Amino acid sequence: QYQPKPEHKFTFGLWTVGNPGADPFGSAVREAISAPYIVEKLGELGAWGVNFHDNDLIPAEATPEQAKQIKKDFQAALDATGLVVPMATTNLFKDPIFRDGAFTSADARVRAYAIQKTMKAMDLGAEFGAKTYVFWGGREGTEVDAGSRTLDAMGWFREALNFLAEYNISQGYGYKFALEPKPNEPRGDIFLPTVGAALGFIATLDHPEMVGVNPEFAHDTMAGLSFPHALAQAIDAKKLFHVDLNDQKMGRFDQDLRFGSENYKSAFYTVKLLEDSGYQGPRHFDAHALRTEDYDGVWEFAKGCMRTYLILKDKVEQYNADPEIQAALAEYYVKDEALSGLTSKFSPENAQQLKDTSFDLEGIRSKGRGLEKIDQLTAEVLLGVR
Ligand code: GLT
Ligand code: MN
Ligand code: MN
Repeated sequence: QYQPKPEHKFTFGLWTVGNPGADPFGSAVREAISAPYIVEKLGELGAWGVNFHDNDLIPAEATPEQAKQIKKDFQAALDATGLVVPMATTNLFKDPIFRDGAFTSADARVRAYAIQKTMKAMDLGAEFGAKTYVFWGGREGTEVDAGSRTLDAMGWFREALNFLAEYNISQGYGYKFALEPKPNEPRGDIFLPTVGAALGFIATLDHPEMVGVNPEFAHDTMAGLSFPHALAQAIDAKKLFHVDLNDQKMGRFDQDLRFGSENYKSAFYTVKLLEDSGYQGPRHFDAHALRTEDYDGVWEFAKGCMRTYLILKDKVEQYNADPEIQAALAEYYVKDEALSGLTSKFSPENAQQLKDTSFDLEGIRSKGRGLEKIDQLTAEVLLGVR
């Protein structure tokens, strides 16, 4: 039980388990490990796939011959383990050239270079069969608005995504793009900070059908927002193209904690939304082991992400099948066929009938909603006493 299998579609980025544990105040605590070794270990642990930024796989300074060899070794590891590469992305944040943005830099040369780099990274991802392309605009933002580019930035961002959407079509790659919102870090304020902001922006693109979102648990949680609410909005908009699972304490720096390590209830509702909605995409863990750990800790971390997901999935099934919870929910969802018939679609007749309807306002007002009970029952499922 709780043994991860490929059918669960768990994925990790090369940058997650491969994270050497450096932070702004301290250097790396773990030796770098190779991509083929990561693939081998993830395969052993029962993961389904692995994702990468262009430079996670091919270092920026690699020669064409080196790049060729790296790709060969990586492919051999994929073949040996059966791991797939469902998603790829571009590193548009490490190089100092992107210090003031990539697609939204006020320097036209930087914007053009960012598009060039992304096209090449899309080629690389496509070579390994990736079908989702993530755009995390970590450097797209400001600390000070002194350059007054905030409005222009929206236009440049749109221009870049429109260009790359056409590139995707012209190459026949069949990528779905997934924009990953984040409120801050590494920039003081990142553009398109929330899922809702990204969804609003997508509607202004030339190919809105190609573009969805990649919400991340920690990114909403950092800002004190509800991740399950953001996730629900993405699902409702049919725009959940990918998901980044991890954990985070509210109001802290970007912690990228092991999934389900901090906010049990939000993690539960996250899994519930993913499972109940029939989301078919990868369950991607965008997190890394604590800086306190060596590689034993890293593999414990990776196992823990997947195991906790499966435990919570089990809890969701238990919750959905619990007669007492279901009875409480049936009371919570008050049904009235006649009224729902009136409000489900506007017609002048329905509007008139609704205006003429009298409600038992006192009766409705005076009755509590029963959420204390449902919440306690949920807590007891999670705490393992039901
Ligand atoms: C980086 C960031 C993540 C993004 C990755 C994709 S890189 O680690 O913190 O949230 O998903 O670019
Ligand atoms: Mn993150
Ligand atoms: Mn992420």
